[in-house]
Amino acid sequence: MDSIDLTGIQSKILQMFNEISQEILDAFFPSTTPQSLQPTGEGLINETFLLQLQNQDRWILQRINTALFQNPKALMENFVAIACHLQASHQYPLQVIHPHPTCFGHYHFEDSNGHCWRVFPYLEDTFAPVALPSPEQAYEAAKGYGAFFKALSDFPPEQLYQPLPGFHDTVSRYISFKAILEKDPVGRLNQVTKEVQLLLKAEQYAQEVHNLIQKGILPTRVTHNDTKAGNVLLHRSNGSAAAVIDWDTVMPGTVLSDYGDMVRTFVPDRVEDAPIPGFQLRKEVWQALDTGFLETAGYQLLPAERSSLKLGAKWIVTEQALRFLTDYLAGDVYYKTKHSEHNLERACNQLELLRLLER
Ligand code: GN1
Ligand code: MG
Repeated sequence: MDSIDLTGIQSKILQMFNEISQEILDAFFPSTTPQSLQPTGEGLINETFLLQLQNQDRWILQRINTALFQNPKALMENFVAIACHLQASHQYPLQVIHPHPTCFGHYHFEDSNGHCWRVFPYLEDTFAPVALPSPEQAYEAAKGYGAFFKALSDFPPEQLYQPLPGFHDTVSRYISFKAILEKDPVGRLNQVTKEVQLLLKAEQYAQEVHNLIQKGILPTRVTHNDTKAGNVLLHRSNGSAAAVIDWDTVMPGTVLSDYGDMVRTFVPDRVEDAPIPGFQLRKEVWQALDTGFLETAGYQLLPAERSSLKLGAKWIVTEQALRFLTDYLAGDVYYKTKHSEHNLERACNQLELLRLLER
């Protein structure tokens, strides 16, 4: 296989992959020869590679983070159920990326080191707008998420396995956060007193959303839960949406989180990792996002959902700040980080974004 320059975790995985690759390839592609393997994507959880075979076919090969996704079989059953549902929905305008089975008929493969792998078709002539989408890309991506939301509106939520229970239970996340504040396990608390105060003040948004859900004012929907711009592939030819990807977090939830995570990741003029100061909201991008999403998903929404969308943005930004700061205080155990202050910078970035949204 071609070798490539890499550093850190991905090069370790690639090395490991070279040692065991035959067994993985035999499982997914018996009697074919690989030509190259390259890391791809920006995900903070799984490891993603682009695999090219000698016959020029290209595939996405992913190592599932099983520390987080502890039941990969059930997770992949979700993927298959979602793919079948979307394929059967004749009005779904996007391509459906059905996972590729092993020769044993499963949708994941556990290698002899206990690592779990899965494969998806690679969509040629598409790209993922990694960050800071233009207004046109924001419109297309939001329209894509709206179509996904609409097509899954008749999928019974209770039929989905919940890969990450409590994923958007921000009230519980606050309880864990406060427990970490008590323990301060790696001695970082004294550096973040200002951020902690801001987060404790923002708890009201978590509480407000929690109440709307508890009272049944916000209905339970099947939602994507990771609606960053990069999870919609766009056609290279004309920029229109090609496919919604990354279904790991598709679960019962509220539309507020999908809308909120779009605002969180599309609208600022700085990426999630950028240290502040000096960032702004891009109003034209927000407008494009609203138009795209409401065009496809709007008529499904109850008035209570529509009127709470902005609250959804403040809630999700708060939750993300809380998650980054919790991970910082816990010693960087969840998100991939590139340096010791990475999670703190991300948390400060989200808090600044929250301040702009509140204005
Ligand atoms: C993680 O791995 P990625 O980048 O798709 C995380 C999201 C966060 C995001 C922040 C399962 O997503 O919830 O919003 O990082 N996914 C999980 O960049 O925790
Ligand atoms: Mg994801």
